This record gives sequence, structure tokens and C-alpha cells, in this order.
Amino acid sequence: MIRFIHTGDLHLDTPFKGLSNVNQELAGRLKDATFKSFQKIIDICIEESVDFLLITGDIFDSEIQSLAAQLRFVKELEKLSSRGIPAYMICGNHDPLNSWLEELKLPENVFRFGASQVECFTYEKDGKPLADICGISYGTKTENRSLANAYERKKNPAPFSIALLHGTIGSAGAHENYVPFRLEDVKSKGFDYWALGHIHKHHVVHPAYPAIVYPGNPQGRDFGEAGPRGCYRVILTENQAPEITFAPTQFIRFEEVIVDLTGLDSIGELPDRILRVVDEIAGYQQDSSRILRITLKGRSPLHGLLHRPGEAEDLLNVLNEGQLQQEYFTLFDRIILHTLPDVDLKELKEANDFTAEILKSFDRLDSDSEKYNELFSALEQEFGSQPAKRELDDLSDEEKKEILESARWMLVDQLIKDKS
Ligand SMILES: [Mn+2]
Repeated sequence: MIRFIHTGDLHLDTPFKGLSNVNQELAGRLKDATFKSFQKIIDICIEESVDFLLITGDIFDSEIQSLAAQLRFVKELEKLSSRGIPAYMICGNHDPLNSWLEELKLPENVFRFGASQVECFTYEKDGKPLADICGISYGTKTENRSLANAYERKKNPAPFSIALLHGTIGSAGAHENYVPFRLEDVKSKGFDYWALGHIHKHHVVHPAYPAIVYPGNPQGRDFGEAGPRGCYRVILTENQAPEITFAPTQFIRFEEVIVDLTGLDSIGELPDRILRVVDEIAGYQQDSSRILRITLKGRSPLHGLLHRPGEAEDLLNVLNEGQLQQEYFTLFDRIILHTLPDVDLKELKEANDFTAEILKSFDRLDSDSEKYNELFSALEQEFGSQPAKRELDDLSDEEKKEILESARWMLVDQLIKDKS
């Protein structure tokens, strides 16, 4: 029996992009997160005294690796090395072999595969060969060899054979199609476990005979990589299907959350309502921070208030206050408003009064592009003489829509209030 941890796509030192408000403090904690999650993986290896660690490429995010990033990586590996736990790794498209500093000496017991041919190292326990571990690194970023075909099990194999490969099985989806191969290409090669890298969503492609597994990245980097992220614990036993279990390791978890405000009529209860939904996120662990994008929906008397200019931003500030001082924070990146007013627009429109007329004139704007353009050019003229205008970009279609939507609800709110 052997037990090991399979990780990949560490993307250490990723510069985080695509968040709305990143101040310096948050930027620092984000940058730290990829290292912290790798530390967590090292901790798991040590706590569970596994036989070895596999790292399946894209260790660094950029071909130009900072010295600090390399030193931190090596420091973690030294912890394993000093406890006699070997690590086997290949290089991927983000960190091809030619991007690694020659001056960087890897600790003893760390095996990095070369790029010229598939090599095999043999893991021994108590003097007996236990596993052949085979792999090949990307030599350069533009790797275009069909690497999968080059794998072969050793002639006199150890009890277990493992292959490390960075590439795309089947269709690439959102990922660049590096080193594509098919399930059939690798299925009959006699390996027990295919440790893959490249695709960032963790999944078991094939459970056994052979097991084919993507561990995903241990730390998500944006909302496209939301949800739990981690590594796989694997136990191989002779003549049995492998045991493969996911272990979350992310230090900061990204999550998009929908919060239904139906029936909520007190603005004071809003933060609690949001946080309650957030706390119910499945599989969330206490020892990780969160960055959340919230969509508010449902029919609520708070609709008009939330749509007032600046209110959503203010709410964000209230929710985020003091969070970065916490060890584990919950930060809200954006609030998207899809709420509906607690009024029946159709009913209002059918009444024969001033409110109905106003609403109908908004509807006419939606269908009459001439009137629509007239309105916005009038608005722009209004601001035309202002010095600020010269510095401002033209309104986008999306912004125009938002302005109209806000105006509609400001008027409706005002008119209804006056009625009651
Ligand atoms: Mn990657």
C-alpha cells in the first residue's frame, strides 16, 4: 500500500486581477494566499506522514519568477526533505523548465523531471521498490509534442506505476489546449494512477484501472475559480480500486452568492440576512477567508432604497468594515441588485392616474430609440458646459440602462409615498 498527496497548478505568486476594490493590504493577503495553501499541503503531508508528494506542473504563475517566490517554494520542500518525504514534480506551461533559475538548488529527495524524454524514478520503502513514478516536464512554454504517447511502464515494474502529466484530456473548455490527449491514449498503458495537471477544476476523470485525476489548483484566484479548492489524498492498494479523497486547502475562497430579500423590510436586518446565507455555504471551513460577490433578489420594500445612487457602495463599506484586520476575513467584492419593488407595476400602470402615465412614458423610452437618444443627448448637454465633462467618458449602454432604472424607481417610490 502507498499513500500520497497529489497537487498541481500552485500558480505561486499570482498577481490577482479582476476584483473591484483591491487596496494594498488586500493585495498583499491575496498574493500570500497561493503560498499559504501550498504550506497547508505540506502540513498535510507531514501530519499524515505520507509516502510522497506529487506536483503536476504550473508551480509558478509566471515564467519570470521572483527570487522570493522560489525561495519560499524551496523552503516548504525542505520541510518534507528533512522528514524523508520525497516530492516528485513536473513543469507545465506557466513554469517550463527553461524558466527555472539554474542557481536554485532543490533539496535532497526532490525529483524534478527533465524535458527531453519521459523518465521514471523508483520510490523505495524499507529497501524495496514500491512505485515507479514517471513523467516529463515542458521544456518551453510552447510545448507541442504529444507527450502522452511517450509514456511507458517500466519493463520490470515496481508494485505500483504512476504517471505525471500536464495536459488536457478531452476538450479544453476554458483552458488553453496544451498537450491534448484522449482517455484511450493513456488507459491501456498499464499505469495505476495518472496524476494530471493543467485543468484548474478538481475532478476524478476515471476512478480506477487506471485512476485519472486532476487535483485542480489549491487556491482559487478569481470568481471564475470559485468554490472549494484543494488537493487529493490517494491510497493505492494492490488489487483494489484506489481511495481518492479531496482535501480543501484554499486560504481565500471565492464565492458568488444569491440572497433573497423577499419579505425583508428593515434595512438594519439586511447585513444579518446576507451573512446568514453566506454562513450556510456548503463545505465552508472556518480556517479560510472569503471574497464574495452578492446578488440581491426578491420583492422587497427595500428595493427603492437600495437603488438610490451610492447605497450599494455604502452597504459594501459597512459589511467590509474591519474585515482586513481579522485573521480570516469575509470581504464583499460587489453587490449586484436584482431586487424588485414590493409593488405591482402592472397594477400601477393600469390605474388611470399620474403614476401610471409616468410608468408608461418609461416604457415608451424602452421601445422608442429616437426618444431615448433625445433624452440622453439632453442630459449630456446639461453637463456639456461643465469642465468635468471633458474628463469623463461617454456613458455606456449599461450605465444608461442603470440610470433609467434608478430614475424609474425613485419616481415610483416618491409617488407611492405621496399617495399613502
Ligand atoms: Mn495551470
